[in-house]
Amino acid sequence: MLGRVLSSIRRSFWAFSLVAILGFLSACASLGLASNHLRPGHVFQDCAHCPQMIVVPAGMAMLGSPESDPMRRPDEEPVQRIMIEEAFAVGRYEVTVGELEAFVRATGRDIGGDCLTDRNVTGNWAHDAGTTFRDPGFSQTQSHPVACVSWDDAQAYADWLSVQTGRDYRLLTELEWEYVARADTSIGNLYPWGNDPASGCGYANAFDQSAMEKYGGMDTSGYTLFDPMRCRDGWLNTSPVGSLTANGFGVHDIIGNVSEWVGGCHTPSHDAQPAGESAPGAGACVRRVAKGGSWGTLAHNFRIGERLPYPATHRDDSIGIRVARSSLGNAGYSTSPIRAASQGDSISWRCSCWRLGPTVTAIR
Ligand SMILES: [Ca+2]
Ligand SMILES: [Ca+2]
Repeated sequence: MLGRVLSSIRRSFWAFSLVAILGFLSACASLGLASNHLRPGHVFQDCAHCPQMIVVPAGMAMLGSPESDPMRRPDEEPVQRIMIEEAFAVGRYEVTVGELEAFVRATGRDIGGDCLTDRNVTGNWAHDAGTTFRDPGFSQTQSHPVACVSWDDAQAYADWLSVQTGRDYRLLTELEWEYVARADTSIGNLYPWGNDPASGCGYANAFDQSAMEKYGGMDTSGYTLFDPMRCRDGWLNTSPVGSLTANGFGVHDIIGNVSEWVGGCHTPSHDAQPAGESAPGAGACVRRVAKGGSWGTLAHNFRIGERLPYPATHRDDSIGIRVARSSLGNAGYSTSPIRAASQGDSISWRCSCWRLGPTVTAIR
């Protein structure tokens, strides 16, 4: 009898020890995974159809164009230097046609026509009801960046990703976008590669000499400045994402290919707060902002500080989407969708304040 009791105690002891050891190893693995999440350059994907994300480090960000930029506009002034205090993740590539297709198939969202295109008259861009993200007026594959999507479409896509994954997907703030574009190595430069736009064709699909072969005869009399890139990137319209060299953070096509919607409102200057910073859709924003220029924009539109303001409903054959994800350190990555969302799902609004979010500190 005493032997059976002792044997039972020994089994309980070893079982308890095994559970404790497994718990300890699990905790170690979790800590390792959490730190991995914060490692700059780490690439991950929260679901099979989600965009590939890459971790960018915390660091000092600059918003706006310096006084040395002869083309800077009032809405790009004054320069602000702001510390981003936490690493975050950004789309390694622009959102692709295939990735948006998954969203449209799941939700039934109507991303229809009325896209600005020159498919009918070369060099004369006009809204066309038959032009959609599936057919933007030029050939593309599922790996090309999506175009002909509005800010509202982009926001809905980011919200859908959040519901799908249980993670905090959103558009980049304008500050984050400029920080990623500069990649912590070019503060003060007009372009990520320096101050000469002609050096950028290895990094950016632009309105270059390839485009001039098609558009060389277009009427440019309405342009204040017509300055195509004086180099050749090899692409007339959009290029498959990742076709050109990544920047210092490992991010492709942040300049060029398609411009990218960012969160927040367009403002008269970087000192102007949008009224009340109320939620998108509440009427606070007259215009949103697209950043980075595209296959169809000129060299001066590739300046990091450049802001391209449009209404939230505007669709354009040169504007697409890039997403960001916060809260990397407090949860693991999901490997399968949590549930499918449908259009009309109630999704609480998360702050995409134009300047100060929970992870940044202003330094004036
Ligand atoms: Ca090009
Ligand atoms: Ca881009």
